[in-house]
Amino acid sequence: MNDISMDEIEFTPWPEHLATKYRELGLWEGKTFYDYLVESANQFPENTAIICEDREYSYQAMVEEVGRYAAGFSDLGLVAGDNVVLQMTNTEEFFFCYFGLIQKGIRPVMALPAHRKAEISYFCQHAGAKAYIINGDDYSFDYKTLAQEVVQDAPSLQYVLVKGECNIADDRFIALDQCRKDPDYSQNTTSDKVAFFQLSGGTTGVPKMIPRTHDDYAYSVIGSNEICEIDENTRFLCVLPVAHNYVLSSPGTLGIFWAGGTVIVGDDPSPDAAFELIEEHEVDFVALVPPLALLWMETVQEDDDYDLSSLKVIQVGGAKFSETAAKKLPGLFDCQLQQVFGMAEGLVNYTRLDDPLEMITETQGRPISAYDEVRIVDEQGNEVAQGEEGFLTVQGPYTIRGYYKSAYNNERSFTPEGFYRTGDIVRMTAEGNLVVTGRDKDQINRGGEKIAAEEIENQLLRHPLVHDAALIAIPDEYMGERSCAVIVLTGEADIRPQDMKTFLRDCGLADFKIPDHVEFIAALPKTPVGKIDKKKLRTIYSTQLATTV
Ligand code: AMP
Ligand code: DBH
Repeated sequence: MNDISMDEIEFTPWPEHLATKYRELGLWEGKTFYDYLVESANQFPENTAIICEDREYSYQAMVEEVGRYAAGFSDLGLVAGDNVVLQMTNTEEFFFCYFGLIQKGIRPVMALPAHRKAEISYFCQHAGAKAYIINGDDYSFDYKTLAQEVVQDAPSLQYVLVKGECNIADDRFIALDQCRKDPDYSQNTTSDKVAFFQLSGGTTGVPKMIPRTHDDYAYSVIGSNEICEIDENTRFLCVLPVAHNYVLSSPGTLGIFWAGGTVIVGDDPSPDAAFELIEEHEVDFVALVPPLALLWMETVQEDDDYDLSSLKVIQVGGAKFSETAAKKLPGLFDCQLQQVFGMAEGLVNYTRLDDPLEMITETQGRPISAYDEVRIVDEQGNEVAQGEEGFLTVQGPYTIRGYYKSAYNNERSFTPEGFYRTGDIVRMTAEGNLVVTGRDKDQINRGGEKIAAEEIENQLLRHPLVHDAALIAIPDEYMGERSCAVIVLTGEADIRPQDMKTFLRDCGLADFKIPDHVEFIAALPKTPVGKIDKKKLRTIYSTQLATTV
């Protein structure tokens, strides 16, 4: 097939027989995100939907706010099918913009607060984004300056919408507040359309955009709600970055909104700040990544100043949680642990709340749906025997069939049958639970934040003094892994590790992608076929760097 036309494909549909099956079974309910939100508002108009600092919004108020932004976006001339890069920190406006855009068929691209010029410019260019939404009020980073750099690289951008004061002498910059108009309650989309784009943690030179339809995503959220026993009384603490797939959908904030419960939004996940919110708002459900869970565990052992007795479930996911820590957590918080092993491309696994304790502590759970077709295969693509380790591939009612405009990657990331190759190495227990034992993708999972080695290596190779480079993972007690760049310099170059980190920062990369270590080597070891031998590098540097945190 012609590569250029393939590269234009925004969304790869499910094969017709599967789509029909998912509809007939009622997995795809034919409802939009807005429909689910409005249903909650009709059923629980007075329930509190969002608490953020000292501000609270009932469901009725939330739908009105969403309608105001929807009207404002339409007034700007944004229409169904347009793409908008949404980079918002943990505030209520994230949700108003997210739902307001989606209500009108405008598709948000879910940038993370940590993304910088390299990533944001790429998203804007690749998506042909018409607008870029930022938090101009954020105390920890100056997004307005970032946006001024991004507009120079992204000619498609007509607007930068700024939460807070917008004192920038550029007509494209508009205060987000000015986008609040008389509410518009009509929607301009249908459930089979792409609702928004998630981002892949990445294995390639640039992050990939993941198109998610209303039907498929909603199914994963509603299924998660059942498994996690979410209802209108659930009080969910959201302290991970709001845009991340895990905290958005597993069951995440969307799950809570669609059940009529309350989302407490915080921008500081540190134990002191989060414990205060748990006590004040009687939080019962929270989603954490392993390094945070470890930090919370340490703090709760030292300090019993806070009343955390409202907590019923602590979820831990995004990266492997050690069995030792998993065994300790429930006792320390007097609550349930739920392990979550998911991916923005689709498949999500949960340990169930009534599973035996060993299952909860020793496995990463099982898929949401009986219709998730998990195949664990060997190098040749043949299914391994029950209990054996292999590569995890999957197709199902909420796992994508292709990335947005990315023919090259689609060929690699999906089997000829259309199964997604997750890049995870797993084995399945006799009871059908998955245990993540390793990874086949060239990625570093830094406590849930994923780094594609290739992306960093490409940037390093742009440095005039770098001859060759490899990014590898070093085991870390807290993060699970940290990153180490191993660099071969040209000639007699004299350069310090710190200079390489500064160089990468100046390339506009997100902070979490800057290597924790930079090491220089005379030549990179090669495998017999001439590839960089990362296994050998990992062995060398894991020992060498074991003690330097
Ligand atoms: P992404 O595709 O960027 O959404 O990242 C998803 C990846 O995160 C998965 O394919 C796994 O490699 C990793 N991951 C997520 N949750 C877990 C977990 N509980 N245990 C181990 N790895 C995980
Ligand atoms: O790591 C992830 O991407 C992830 C983890 C848990 C995810 O996307 C999810 C649950 O939905």
